[in-house]
Amino acid sequence: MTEIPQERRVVTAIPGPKSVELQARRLATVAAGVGSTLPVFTARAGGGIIEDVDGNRLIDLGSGIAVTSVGASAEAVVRRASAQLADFTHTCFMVTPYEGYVEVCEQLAELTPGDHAKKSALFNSGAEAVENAVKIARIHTKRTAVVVFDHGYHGRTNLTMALTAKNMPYKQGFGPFAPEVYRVPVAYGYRWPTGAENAGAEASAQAIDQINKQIGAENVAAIIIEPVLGEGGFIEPAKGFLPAIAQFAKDNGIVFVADEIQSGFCRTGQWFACEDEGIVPDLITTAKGIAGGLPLSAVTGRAEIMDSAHSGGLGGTYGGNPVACAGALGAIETMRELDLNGKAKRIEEVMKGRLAEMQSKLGNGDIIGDIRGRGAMIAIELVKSGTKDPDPQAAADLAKACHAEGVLVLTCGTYGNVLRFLPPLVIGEDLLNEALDVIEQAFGRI
Ligand code: PLZ
Repeated sequence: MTEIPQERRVVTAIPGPKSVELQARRLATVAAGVGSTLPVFTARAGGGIIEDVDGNRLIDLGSGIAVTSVGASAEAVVRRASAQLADFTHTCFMVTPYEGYVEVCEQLAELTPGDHAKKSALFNSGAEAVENAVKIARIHTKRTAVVVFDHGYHGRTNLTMALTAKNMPYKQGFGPFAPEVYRVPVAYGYRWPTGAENAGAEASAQAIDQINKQIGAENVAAIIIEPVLGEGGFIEPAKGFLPAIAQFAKDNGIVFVADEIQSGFCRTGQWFACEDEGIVPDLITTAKGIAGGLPLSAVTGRAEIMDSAHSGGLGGTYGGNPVACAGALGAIETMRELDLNGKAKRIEEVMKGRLAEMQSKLGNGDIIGDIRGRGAMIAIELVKSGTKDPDPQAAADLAKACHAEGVLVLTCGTYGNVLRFLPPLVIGEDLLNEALDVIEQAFGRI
């Protein structure tokens, strides 16, 4: 494993000449529908740094969209995955099984909320996990309807496009979508008409009323929610919302599914974000951070629900690939050993402190309408000065200014006006502060 110096270094324009050359080749041969936030081609990455082909070192505040929480070349991930690669790359768990898959399921049973009997099934991508959670909930309840929320994101496959709220770019032109999917309000505190303090109670009452009146609770197989909404804008449902929805699900025999694909595995300073309000989901979907960058996802939940599907009903050629499972065991080992929950909480403290300072001190600081998120899942919502009108241009301009100075940040949000920060949890505090300096300076450039 190569050690990458943990320092920002900008030696060319961003992107540099080699990246520009590669981008031209890419545009000639990679489908236009697959975009990139920043067309800087990666040479290597680790800790809090991405080094590009021109020798620039960028501070990584994206973690490949909340994936490389342990870093992009974590020692335990590389060691375990390399050893597995040398032993065998694949047999297909559905043909001849292997221990790594079982070990990952054991870890998931231990780490996910609740002390009931649990089982898991492993897949490749987040969307695939969500699709399978729906399959399992439907066969278990013998019902068909699925309830999701405003601003929710669950993937890009046909069913998960239907579950995802935002049209552009995820759904536009790609329909028709899967049926029996219903969307209800979520407690978005910052934008709740009667104020954040009322959002939890009012939004849950509205959501429950809509489910009862428009769908019929007895027809609902699953309610799926991200405990912190990711692509939708790092929205933490206002206090009381999640417990009310979880209770409603319980009272009505509905499978409550926490989609922790983005918020899980130490990202929010807990193993899973739903722990903050003591929620024990029936099923939980995980991916992203689970395997240190290797493609792996899971559905974990109550054994009696997970066992509802007949043998052969769940699976896929690559699901729970042995190399990905080895990577997951390495990532989980790293999370435990380095106390990455503690690190995520410290990142929150540093980032929220600095961002609040920017909000109050900078000349244009009032365009930061809201600072939110938990752990190392932090965002600022940008608005036009003196209003709550979304300002997607400010988010895009700030991101661009940060990129030019060698700090990789991402945007998100239904209105495209949220700048989000997802540093690897292993990032050094000096590097994090340097990234915050660059963000602060970026406000002076827009
Ligand atoms: N559920 C909560 O955050 C993936 C998507 C980026 P896949 N989020 C990043 C993009 O533009 O495609 C995500 C998520 C939540 C499901 C998914 C889907 O996970 O591994 O991308 O399929």
